Amino acid sequence: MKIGKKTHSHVSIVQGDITTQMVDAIVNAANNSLLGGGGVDGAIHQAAGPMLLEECRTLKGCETGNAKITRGYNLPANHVIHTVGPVWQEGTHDEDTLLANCYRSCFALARKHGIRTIAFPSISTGVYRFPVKRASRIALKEIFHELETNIELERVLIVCFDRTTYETYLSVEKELSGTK
Ligand code: AR6
Repeated sequence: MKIGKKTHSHVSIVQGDITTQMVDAIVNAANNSLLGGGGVDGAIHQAAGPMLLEECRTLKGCETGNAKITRGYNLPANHVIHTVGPVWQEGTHDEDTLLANCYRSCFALARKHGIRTIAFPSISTGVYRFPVKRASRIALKEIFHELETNIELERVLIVCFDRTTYETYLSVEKELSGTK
């Protein structure tokens, strides 16, 4: 895939906690209920405060691969985009497509709400066990594609919590950049 220079400079891979990021929207790796959970979902609800759960209750859940948006409440980010990644089932249940759909659904909402800066966690690679390298290829391809087509989008952050995930995303970014 071709990655332009301009596109490349708009993606930052960082190691850290997504809840502290100063961006227009952070993405939550949620479950179908949208009523909270562990991992990044738990951290986001904890940092945003109980009003987030109140708003989530009105959303009536979310299908895998889709996304829904709420306010950010006590978070520095104005919005939270909740998406539901696939549970890894050895690649037999269209997991790749469903994961790509998560990124596409988040970007569709970002465009609709005039969001210019957005931070993603590594969707599905925690409790849902999606292999990190495979997931990072999908994530980066979708992000690069969006940056090429959405001129409003200024910056995309990928916030990796642990060192291994961070290093995997960096190496895959390098690999994809080498193909331009
Ligand atoms: N900031 C950034 N990344 C984080 C943070 C944080 N504060 N905390 C964890 N991660 P997971 P999933 C990383 O399990 O696999 C929830 O219970 C984590 O290290 O949060 O999509 C939901 O309710 C990993 O790299 O999400 C669902 O039931 C990545 O975020 C289920 O887990 C994703 O791990 C979703 O599973």
